[in-house]
Amino acid sequence: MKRILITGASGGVATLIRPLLRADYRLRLSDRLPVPDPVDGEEVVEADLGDLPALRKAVAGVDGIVHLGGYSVEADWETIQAANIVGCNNLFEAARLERVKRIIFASSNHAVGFYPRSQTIGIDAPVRPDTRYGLSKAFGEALAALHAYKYGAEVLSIRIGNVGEKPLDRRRLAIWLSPRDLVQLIGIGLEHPDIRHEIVFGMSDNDRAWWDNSNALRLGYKPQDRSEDFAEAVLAADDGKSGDDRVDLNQGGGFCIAEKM
Ligand code: 15L
Repeated sequence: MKRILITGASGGVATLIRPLLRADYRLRLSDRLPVPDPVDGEEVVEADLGDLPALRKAVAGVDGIVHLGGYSVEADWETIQAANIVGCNNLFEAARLERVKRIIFASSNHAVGFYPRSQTIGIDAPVRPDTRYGLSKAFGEALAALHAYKYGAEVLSIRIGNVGEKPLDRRRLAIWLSPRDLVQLIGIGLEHPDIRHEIVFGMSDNDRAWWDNSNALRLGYKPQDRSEDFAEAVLAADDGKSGDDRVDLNQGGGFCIAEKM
């Protein structure tokens, strides 16, 4: 069984996917915070993304990395810079120094959040970040390309919509990603024989999508879950009108006006 490192292992997304990944991989879990409830066979290695020597120890000997670590919403520049710029650079650098080629980078829809919902975009659309956070995710994708083409890394950047057991609101009907569909995308990133740097959108089979996910389908992605199965209840609870067009008409929603969250 391959051994993979999950960074940001104490976070919500990691907690949802760990039980699913355990079926196929031996997991090494790292975070700067204590990792909740490690089970038999899961190894925990504490590492702060600011600490390159600690990160080198965390990545040493693994077959691949799922980089979920970092700051996951908008914040002041110092916070984003430390976690998502310097931290992300350290992670890729640790992987390069320890000769770990396969990396799944958890990018975000907020790298392109200022596209209008009326437009369907593909991965060829230039980045249009809605936050400093989204900007840091665009940086991460560019860093992935640098390491792929210059140093031989093999990276899948997944522009994650919103991961959860179900879509939370009207906007999330377009961008929802079920845990098992995320695990399928991660599996493609870890196992596909022909990856240099690829970008895909992290969404399930959503009728209301704003993204053309043909690159994911080309790589073999067959999403199992559909947000439309939840649409009736979601639409009844949320009319999608916040009173601010920047929020209601852009793909990034509330991030488009967020300064700190
Ligand atoms: C993200 O990138 C965030 O990490 C997550 O907390 C959600 O807010 C999600 O985007 C979203 O757009 O719903």
